[in-house]
Amino acid sequence: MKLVIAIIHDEDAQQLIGKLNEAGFGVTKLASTGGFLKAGNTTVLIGVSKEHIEDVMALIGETCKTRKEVTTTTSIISEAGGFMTMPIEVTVGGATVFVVDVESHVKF
Ligand code: 2BA
Repeated sequence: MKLVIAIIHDEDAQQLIGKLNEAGFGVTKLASTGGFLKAGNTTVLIGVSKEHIEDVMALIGETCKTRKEVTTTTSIISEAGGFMTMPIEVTVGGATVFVVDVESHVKF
């Protein structure tokens, strides 16, 4: 068994979870925060047998879209000697996905 940990955009979460549930996969949704943008995102946990990993990956790939987000740099010293921040644009991935081996899976 594998555990898929997918960090996705909040706006894609409902649709992805709906598709996963329809396909019969169990999902846990966690509210998370990106360390860089310090903005909310969604982490989904999906426990799945090895044979179904590709199905889960396909659903994530087709549902989660990349987006441009604007953030500001941490304070830098300006030429005048004061502190200033600069806007920067980053591309947030459709999904950041980790797949880990599950040693055991027990339900009581
Ligand atoms: P954030 O940490 O808020 O990062 C959002 C986006 O900002 C990233 O998109 C990337 O394009 C950019 N970014 C992140 N760190 C950066 C840095 N030090 N310098 C310049 N740009 C930077 P993604 O890579 O698609 O990541 C989306 C979200 O997935 C991240 O939100 C974070 O919550 C999670 N994530 C990404 N890589 C991860 C990792 N190796 N481990 C754990 N979580 C990760």
